[in-house]
Amino acid sequence: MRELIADLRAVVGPARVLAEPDVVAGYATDWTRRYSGVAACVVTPGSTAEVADVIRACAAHGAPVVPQGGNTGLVGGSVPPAGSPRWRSAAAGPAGPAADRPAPVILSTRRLTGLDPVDVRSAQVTVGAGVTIARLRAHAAAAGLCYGVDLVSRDSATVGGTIATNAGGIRTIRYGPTRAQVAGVTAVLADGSVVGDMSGLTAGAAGYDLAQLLTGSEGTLAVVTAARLRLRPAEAASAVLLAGVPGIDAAADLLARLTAAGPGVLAGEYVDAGGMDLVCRAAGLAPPPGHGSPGYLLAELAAGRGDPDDFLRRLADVTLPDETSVAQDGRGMAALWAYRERLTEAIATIGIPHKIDVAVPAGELAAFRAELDGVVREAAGASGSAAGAGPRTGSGTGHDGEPLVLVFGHIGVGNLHVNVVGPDPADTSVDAAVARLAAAHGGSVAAEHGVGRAKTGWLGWTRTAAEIAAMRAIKAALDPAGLLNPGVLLSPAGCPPPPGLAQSALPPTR
Ligand code: 2HG
Ligand code: ZN
Repeated sequence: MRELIADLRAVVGPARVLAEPDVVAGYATDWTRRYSGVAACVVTPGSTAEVADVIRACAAHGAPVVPQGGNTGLVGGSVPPAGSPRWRSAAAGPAGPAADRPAPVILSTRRLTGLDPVDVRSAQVTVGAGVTIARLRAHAAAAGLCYGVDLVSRDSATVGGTIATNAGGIRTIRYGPTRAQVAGVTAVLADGSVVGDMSGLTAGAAGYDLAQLLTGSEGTLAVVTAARLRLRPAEAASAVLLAGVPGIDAAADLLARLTAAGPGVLAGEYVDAGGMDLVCRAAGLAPPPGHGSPGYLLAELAAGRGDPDDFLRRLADVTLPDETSVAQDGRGMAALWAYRERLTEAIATIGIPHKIDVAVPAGELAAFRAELDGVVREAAGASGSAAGAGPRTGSGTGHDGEPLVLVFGHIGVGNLHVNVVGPDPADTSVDAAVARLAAAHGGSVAAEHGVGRAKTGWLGWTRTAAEIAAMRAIKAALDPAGLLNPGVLLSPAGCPPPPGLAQSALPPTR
């Protein structure tokens, strides 16, 4: 390990290789504190060429590379695994021999902060992977344009990290996920070669689209160092409304009616009663009008071009629940957004949550929600992780001794964040049961946060065997030694269902 660190210092300079245990531990632990691992060091290259040299040095020592942006992914995809597992190369396959390897190196992209001037004519911009989403959005706004991805973690989440996970966030309903914004990337492959096309040619069609392949590949195929991103015309918000609704289905219905009224919905977010109670208490927010409703829809409405009140006039045709709050000034809109945006931090104040980020088809939201509490209770009970496992301070579901289940998220695209507090954070039974329930309703076990380390064993509930075989073949072709983020997205040998959750007890998938 000493030689590896010395070689890395020779490449990027001594100050750019962090090996003090406390510092490394900070990078090796994710935002939730649920996932943490062991790393040899953290290296912070400042250019694509340095990233290539770092990867070559790691390859020479057989040290796995864990790429990391803002480390806000929530599924363990940007931190090393716990302990020092033995690694199998992708070429050796799941049954191949395992070999001891040095502990992984965390490759932080946070110093790749180049930001070119906005190319207004093509409505594109070239940015470094380490640029935060907040900085990129401000840069685009200064040129009269908008970057279509926005997230609650905008001040930490980076361009590279959001490309790695194909992050969605609050504007997916309007502009699509990160994939829809990516016109090109520069990336370093496992052998240190640099690939990418930053021309931004929308009309180009000369072979495989590597940028799209790398988007959502979670650092397993290459390290993205820069991106060419599409920008959109800036759209002002004319209003934010927060409506108490009888449940998730009613929220989806109301959102559909708002969308139909046009000219557009910029965001459509759901928070259930338990989440609303918790955020009010933990963040010290006044309960909103309609407090006590089973759920809430927050919608941000676009101002029509030329006539900011156009949408509000059309809104008169949409029947809104009594006591809907509508804000039209910046301060009022931010106050309503706080009920949604401060929820993740509010949850973190009551324990280490199980975060299960899933996608569910619009027509299945109500059935999914109706079955969810029972599925969580059963899984927690079967694994013995429910009792006495932590605070249950929300009022959403259950009673003393039962897990607290909170549901919120980007309802306009069926992306729900199920958070469960109570069960032992080390136990994955509840996570598996919720993911399986989403799959049983025709949804996806992983949505905008990606598969990470948390969900590799469940990929087969959402993707076919042929698809997984194709993914493994791509991985083996581009990274035959299994150097890049091993154990993320694709498990080396597949994971058995967690203890306490027998396959037969799982709801069937379609
Ligand atoms: C959000 O939409 C983030 O706020 C975090 O994706 C979700 O805390 C979560 O589970
Ligand atoms: Zn989200």
